[in-house]
Order: sequence, then structure tokens, then C-alpha cells
Amino acid sequence: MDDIFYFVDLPGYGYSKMSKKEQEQVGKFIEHYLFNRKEISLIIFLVDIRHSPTSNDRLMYNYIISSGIPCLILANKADKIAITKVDNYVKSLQKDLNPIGDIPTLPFSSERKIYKDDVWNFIDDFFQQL
Ligand SMILES: Nc1nc2c(ncn2[C@@H]2O[C@H](COP(=O)(O)OP(=O)(O)OP(=O)(O)O)[C@@H](O)[C@H]2O)c(=O)[nH]1
Ligand SMILES: [Mg+2]
Repeated sequence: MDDIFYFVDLPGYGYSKMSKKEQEQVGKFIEHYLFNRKEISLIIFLVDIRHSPTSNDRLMYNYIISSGIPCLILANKADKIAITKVDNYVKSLQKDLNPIGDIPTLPFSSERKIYKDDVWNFIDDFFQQL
């Protein structure tokens, strides 16, 4: 049992077609979940590598920070930009969202599974250190 962990995919925001009221309810649910679920070891926060963080990204980021739960930021959709530019995009995303630079930020592509090994290595190391 000791080695078992689960990924829980929380509902998104932003481009999902939700009314203001639904967005509020989802926001409350996420906040409640993050602050009350003691089993959460690590939050993996996926944002779009191509854009500077939206107001919703920042809102979510602030929830995450105030929850005190360790976080890994994934700069997703890295397949959309030239491989030579990925590092710079990741750096500027981190600078924008987490200027102190204490939250690890890695590139990723959930569609193409590139950078998957680095992310698994991070997760392995993270659980080793627990
Ligand atoms: N090119 C590319 N497209 C992606 C990637 N990840 C997600 N997408 C696309 O982005 C859209 C949204 O993906 P979802 O996985 O539904 O995003 P989500 O944040 O879970 O959305 P909600 O939970 O509905 O808010 C889909 O059209 C995906 O195909 C990626 O790594 N690369
Ligand atoms: Mg989703």
C-alpha cells in the first residue's frame, strides 16, 4: 500500500464553457478541496507555456501558495513552440508567476508526452524525499 498514489484531475477554468455562477462554485470546490484534503502530497499545476499567466492562473496560483502544499508547475503544450525556445518560455513563465523562483517549473506536453521523463523523475525524487 505504501507506494500507492493517485492523480486527481481537478476541474479547470478559463476556456471551459461555464457561467459566472458555475465558475464561482467550481472555485469554491477547488478551494475547499485544497484546504481540507490532508492526503494531497503535491499539486501539479498545468498552465499554457505560450501565454503569460491569465488572471485565473494567478488566482489558482494564489490558492495553491496559501494552501502550503508543495507544487510543481508544468508549462504545458510545449509541443506548440520550437524546441530551442522552450527553456526561455519556461523561465519567463516562472518569472511571471513565481518571481521568487521557489516553485519548480518544467516544460511538458500532455498531448505529445515530451519531457515526460523529467516530470516522472521529479515526481520520483519528490516521493523519495517524503
Ligand atoms: N497541442 C497541445 N494541445 C493540448 C495539450 N494539452 C491539452 N491540449 C488541448 O487543449 C484543449 C483542452 O485540454 P484539456 O485537457 O481538456 O484541458 P483542461 O484544462 O483539463 O480543461 P478543463 O478541465 O475543461 O478546464 C484540448 O483541445 C486539448 O487537446 C498539449 O500538451 N499540447
Ligand atoms: Mg480538465
